[in-house]
Amino acid sequence: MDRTAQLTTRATEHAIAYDPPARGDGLHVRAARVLAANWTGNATVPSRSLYPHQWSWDSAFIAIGLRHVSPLRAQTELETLLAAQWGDGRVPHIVFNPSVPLDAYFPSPDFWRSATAGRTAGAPRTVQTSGIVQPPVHALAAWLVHRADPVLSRSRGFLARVYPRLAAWHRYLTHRRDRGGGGLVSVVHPWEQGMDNSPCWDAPLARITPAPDRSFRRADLDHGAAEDRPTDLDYGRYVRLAADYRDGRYADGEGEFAVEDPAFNALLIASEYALARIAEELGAAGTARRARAQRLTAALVERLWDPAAGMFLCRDLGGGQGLVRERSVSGLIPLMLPGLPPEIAATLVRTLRGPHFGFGPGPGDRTRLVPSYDLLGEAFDPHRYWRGPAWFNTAWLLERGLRAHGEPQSADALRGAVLHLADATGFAEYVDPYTGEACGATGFGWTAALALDLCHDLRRQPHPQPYQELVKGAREGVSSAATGTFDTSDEGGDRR
Ligand code: 9WN
Repeated sequence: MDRTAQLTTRATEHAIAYDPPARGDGLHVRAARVLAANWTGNATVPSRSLYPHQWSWDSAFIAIGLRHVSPLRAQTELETLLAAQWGDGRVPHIVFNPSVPLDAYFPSPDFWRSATAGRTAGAPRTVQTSGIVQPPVHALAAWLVHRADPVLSRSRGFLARVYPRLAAWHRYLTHRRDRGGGGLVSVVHPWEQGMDNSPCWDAPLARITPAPDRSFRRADLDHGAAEDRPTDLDYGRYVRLAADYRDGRYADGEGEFAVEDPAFNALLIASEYALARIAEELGAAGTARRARAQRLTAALVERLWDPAAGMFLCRDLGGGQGLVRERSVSGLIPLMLPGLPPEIAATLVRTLRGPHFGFGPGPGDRTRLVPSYDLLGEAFDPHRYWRGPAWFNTAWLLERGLRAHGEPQSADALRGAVLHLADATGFAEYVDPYTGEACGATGFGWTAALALDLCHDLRRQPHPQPYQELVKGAREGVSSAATGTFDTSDEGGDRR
């Protein structure tokens, strides 16, 4: 039997109906309990066992769900992260909790040495952080959090306080990280993009000499099955790259690993639209930011769109400077963008439903949730972290994108799958895309938060005012080939 036939057979065995829980009421309570259990007093940990500190993009996703239970906590979550921002504008990927023992997570603060090695780059003195970044979901989260309770937000001056920090964060990315010179941001470590061991990094990582095994001790294997985690060889390379960056005092511009990634850049664009809305709320103009978002979208299409693959690919800036011929879910995430040419949006939807990702409404479905990597790819492994398993944050982003681009049936199917699987797995970190079996940690922060957000959306039916309205005026502002809109006249009522 050939590979496609094997996969089809396997998928048929696991075919499911996407029945969301009845209006999701019990789920709402259970998800809120996870967020309460992971709350530390000023932020939320992704997982009490595996990830006992504050992570950057986790916090943004968590704030998006938390706003439905406690808008004050959601604001605090983002404020705590942004308080650890470096002087050069970078928002660190981890903010360490000083009361957690050093051996609870690797690499720990004594590896990153932010206060000393990061001094030139303006690392904070009062809190210890990592020195790399994660995807910029924060402005998007800040805007959605504001909309959940504008009265509270205005009374606390929430947006006025976070706006300068968010603007500096975007400036850091666009000014210091355009390694390719084509207008896109590059990541300098696989952890920065957030999909740590994606097969997209295999070729660029192959050039990196790994740190010796005995030079570090992985803490993740104390909590997770080795078969579900990145390999020791991957870790050796992660450690080498991070140590080199640290030893160069976190200065940007050099470094052996630099990749332009579609999801990272798409999230920056969505956040740039959100910053335009925040600027307007504060009485300033948002036009320049919207224009920047449109320029970034044009650069994304020009540098990363691959018509033959029917999706966006990563660009490796080392070696031959070419597109990486691996299909990752990252290459579908730009579907969330309003200014995408309609033919590109339509192609992305086809690719999502096709043999490489196998997700869509109807009896032909082959996956229960969108896999992180190509079902037909050589490196596909349904359990090994970002090499195949399905994740809830990427599902949420695609759900928003499908809805924004006029695909309500597919969006409903994806929302139903998220709600069902999040609840059935105890809010797992990730799942086998065929069977829905839980992998990694349970009680995982963004799984609970994003299920809560979609559950809230479901409760608002038949009159949801969803994410496609995120960036007011985005559609009008796009000069050509615009489709979809984003406008966040979204949540709650404006009770000003
Ligand atoms: C390294 C916290 C983070 C997520 C990432 C996920 C994983 C860390 C790790 O956990 O990465 O940052 O130790 O594996 O890949 O997306 O933000 O949940």
